[in-house]
Amino acid sequence: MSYVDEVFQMVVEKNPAQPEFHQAVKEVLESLRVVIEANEDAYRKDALLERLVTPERQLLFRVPWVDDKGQVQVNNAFRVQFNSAIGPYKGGLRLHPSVNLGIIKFLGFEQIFKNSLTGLPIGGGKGGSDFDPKGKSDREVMAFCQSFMTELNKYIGADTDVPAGDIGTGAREIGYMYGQYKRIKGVYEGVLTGKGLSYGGSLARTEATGYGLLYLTEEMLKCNGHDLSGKTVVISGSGNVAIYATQKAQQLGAKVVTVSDSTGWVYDPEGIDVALLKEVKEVKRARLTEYAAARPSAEYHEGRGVWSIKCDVALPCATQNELLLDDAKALVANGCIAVAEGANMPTTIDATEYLQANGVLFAPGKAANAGGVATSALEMSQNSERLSWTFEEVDSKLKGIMVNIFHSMDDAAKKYNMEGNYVAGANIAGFLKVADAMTAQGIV
Ligand code: NDP
Ligand code: 2IT
Repeated sequence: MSYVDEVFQMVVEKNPAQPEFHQAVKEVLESLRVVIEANEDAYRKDALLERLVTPERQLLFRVPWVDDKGQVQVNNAFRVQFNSAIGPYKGGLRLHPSVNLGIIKFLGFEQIFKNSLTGLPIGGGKGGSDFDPKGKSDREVMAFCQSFMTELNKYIGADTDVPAGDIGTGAREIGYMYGQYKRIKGVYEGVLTGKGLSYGGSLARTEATGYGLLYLTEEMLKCNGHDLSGKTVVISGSGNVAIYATQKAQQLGAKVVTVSDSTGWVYDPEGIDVALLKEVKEVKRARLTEYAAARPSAEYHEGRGVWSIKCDVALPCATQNELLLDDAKALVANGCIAVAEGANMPTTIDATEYLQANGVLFAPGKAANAGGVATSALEMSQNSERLSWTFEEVDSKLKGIMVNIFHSMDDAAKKYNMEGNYVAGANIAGFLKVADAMTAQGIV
């Protein structure tokens, strides 16, 4: 059996009931096959792949907190410190009822290669909890965040592990967590990113993932003879990534006609009104029905359906496995030319393969959504030098990083005779730097 197949089989056996983790590992290992086979003896002797797929450390802990009725609640929490070969662990904290160890491991594994692709010195990690901030009062969210940080603070630090936001963790949650860290540790350091601007946050971090997604998409289209301007775009999700992806797409001359949330979706043929969307989602924390109620041109539909709308470009920005094979078929049938993942692993493997086989340009999340973590690393730099850069400075660095990421994955795909296969290109380019650092640092 080949080394790649052996390691994948080991992952499935040793990590039962973690399908998302298996899926993420399979996608990466499959596209590394050509690189691994060329160096098989050396990698096998060093157990390089076994070490790559095994987290350096996994922390599991309980989070007790008191709700508004005086009842004690208990949540499960996780921090997976996956790989520190190229820098301190870096990656977000997801707060969503679906969170379990397998989901955090898939996200942490993806983060290793994503962070490598940014070209910045950050290792891979991820964390979170099955706590659901939705429908909770601010006091309940604070109680959870303080209890969560009372345990997590032991394992993180500005030079060791720097968490950030993800689904369910936005500015409010980061603020409460930062306050508790500072109170316990008594140090004012850049231990979290995505902080508020009044206490060490970076300008443009809020916008970074969505803006970065569009910078990469624009470069991918340009290098393949297309122009984003004038294109119709469908977007899923209506959270941090989706909102700023919509805003930047519009600034670049495209028309965004859909957004969605976990209960339904909106089709707005006149183009999404970003100011209204922000009011509904960021301020009121309400459902998309409120968007539709305030906007005569918009239709609201229950369930899922954004991929059924005719478009040129599709940007999944909600969650994993939200773009399935039938959705890919609908996109191809409707003439879609490009898909770029704002979310982590939103496209299933069979859907990805179908899109690629039908000539759709496909940018994987670990490249396309890397602008968020890249700007987090810029926030770390600003915290270290105790300075704040202007919005324009951060935004122009972000743009440069996204254009570089596109060319890194494009070049790697060409070098290994898979021109246009950006999944393979991103995995290979991300892997080579980490593998080199792991080899240089010996058996650790
Ligand atoms: P938010 O919590 O701000 O928004 C998430 C959006 O996705 C909401 O509209 C939410 O709907 C929807 N959603 C979440 N879970 C589901 C589900 N199971 N089914 C259907 N819809 C769902 O998160 P972000 O925008 O920050 O994150 C979105 C994606 O982008 C995630 O995959 C995340 O890992 C990834 N990402 C985020 C980065 C960041 O900087 N924030 C960086 C890189 C990637 P509802 O409001 O109804 O829950
Ligand atoms: O998936 C991701 O890259 C994030 N949620 C952002 C991580 C970060 O450290 O900014």
